[in-house]
This record gives sequence, structure tokens and C-alpha cells, in this order.
Amino acid sequence: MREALHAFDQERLVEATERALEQGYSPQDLLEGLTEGLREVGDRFEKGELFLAELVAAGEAAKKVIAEYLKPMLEGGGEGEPLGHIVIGTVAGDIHDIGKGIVGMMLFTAGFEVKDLGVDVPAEMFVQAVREEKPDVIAMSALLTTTLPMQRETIEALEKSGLRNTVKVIVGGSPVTSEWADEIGADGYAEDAVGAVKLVKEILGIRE
Ligand code: B1M
Repeated sequence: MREALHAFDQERLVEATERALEQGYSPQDLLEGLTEGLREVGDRFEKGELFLAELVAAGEAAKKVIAEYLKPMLEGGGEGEPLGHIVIGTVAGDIHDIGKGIVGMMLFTAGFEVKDLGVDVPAEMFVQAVREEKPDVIAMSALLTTTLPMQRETIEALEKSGLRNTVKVIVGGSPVTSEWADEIGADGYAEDAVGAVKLVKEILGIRE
């Protein structure tokens, strides 16, 4: 799968995914592999070894495999009363959605109701969602150093609207750190999707 991602070869990635699933790898294993592969592709892009079109092709191939193979296998949640309501989105100016999608999927699988606002979500849209949906948690993803400040702006907009203390806020994405989360007054930071589920349970006082 990693080789197929590096070759931006969607067909080969699909074949490798099918083979890995036949061999008994879990969807979680494959998500981990895809994440690692995409990270390497990103590093090559950063070094100038790849063109943007190649970055796009690798991202599209990973999204196809997630949507068509892994997501249907993971969608076992949703039975009974949800453990809580989550609103998730990628902040304004940022269109990266693969990681956000995985976090949302894992939260759903764990038993939460998840409303996905999509990508490039302005602060006002998060505020409106809090007003209308009354979620327990807002989960904001940011993948660019230039869009990190939008997490802060969204928290500030929640404060201005008087809704900040009605909702917990968690942040994540590769440039996010726990120091950043503290600095902007978020309620928590998770490094990955598994961590995000743990964190949400922790801040909502849900015992494993
Ligand atoms: Co972009 N991109 N990209 N990109 N891209 C990065 C992020 C980059 C690090 C690549 C690099 O140069 N090394 C770099 C950012 C550098 C920086 O800011 N320091 C970069 C850049 C520069 C750009 C553009 C500016 C390129 C350009 O146009 N010149 C542009 C920006 C567009 C925009 O958003 N305005 C751009 C565009 C794109 C594509 C569209 C081609 C594509 C995105 C496709 C899509 O998402 N639909 C893309 C991709 C694929 C990447 C890399 C290669 C992979 C991202 C990814 O999906 N990873 C990425 C390199 C990298 O991340 N090292 C890169 C897999 C995913 C599962 O991991 O998203 O980290 P991740 O999510 C993880 C955790 O971070 C965490 O859990 C997830 C699962 O474990 N997590 C959360 C994420 N959100 C969370 C929220 C939480 C908790 C945990 O709670 C709220």
C-alpha cells in the first residue's frame, strides 16, 4: 500500500488494500499504514521531490480506499443512545480532510453522534453549529501552520457569542501541539484518531 501511494497509483492501492484485508489486516491497521505513507509523500513534497499534482493524486487515492473499503467496515457504531454529540470540521482556509474524516469515523464507531461541517469552516459556522446543534464537543482540525490561528479565532468567536462554556473544544492536526492547545484555551489536544476518542471520553467523563 505504501509503494502504491508513493507511485500515486490508485488501482494498485485498491488491489493492495483488498489483498491486505484478505490476509486479515484490520481497517485500523490499514489506516495507520495509509497515514504513514501520506506522511512520507508529504515529506517528499516538502523537499521539492514531488509536484502538487502528485500530492493531490496520493491524497485522492487514499480517500478512495478509506471511503470505499475502510469506512463501511468501521461503521458499526450508531446503535442506541449516542455517548455524546460532536461537531467536527477543518478550520477556515484549510481543505485537508483525510485526518479529520478518520477522527470523525473513529468517534462515530466509538458510539458518538458526529456532525461533519466539512472543510474550510469559518469560525462563525462553528458558532452557529454550537447554537443550533448544542453539541457536547467541537473538534477542530488544522493541517497548515497558516491555518492554526483559525483554531484560536474560533475559540475567541465562541467566547464573544457567550457560548464557550456550553461546549468543550478539542483541537488536532499535524502542526498542533498540547502547548498550542493550552495557549489558545482549548479543552484538549489529541495526536491521532484513537487519542481523540480517548480524549473526548475523558473530558465528558465517560468511563471506558
Ligand atoms: Co497538503 N500540506 N497542502 N495537501 N498535505 C501538508 C499538510 C504538508 C505538511 C506537506 C508538506 O509540505 N510536508 C504541508 C503543510 C506545511 C505547513 O503548513 N507547515 C502542506 C501544504 C503546504 C499544502 C498546500 C499549501 C500545497 C500547495 O498548494 N502549495 C495545499 C494547501 C491547501 C489548503 O488547505 N488551503 C495542500 C493541499 C493538499 C492536497 C489537496 C493536495 C492534499 C489534501 C487532500 C485532502 O485532505 N482531501 C494534501 C495532502 C494529502 C497532504 C499530506 C501529504 C497528507 C495529509 C494527510 O491526509 N495525512 C500532508 C503531509 C503531512 O501531513 N505530513 C500535507 C494523513 C492523515 C490521516 O493524517 O491529517 O495528520 P493527518 O491526521 C491525523 C492527525 O493529525 C490527527 O489524527 C489524524 C489521524 O491519525 N488529527 C486530529 C487530524 N485532525 C485532528 C483533529 C483532532 C484530533 C486529531 O481533534 C479535533
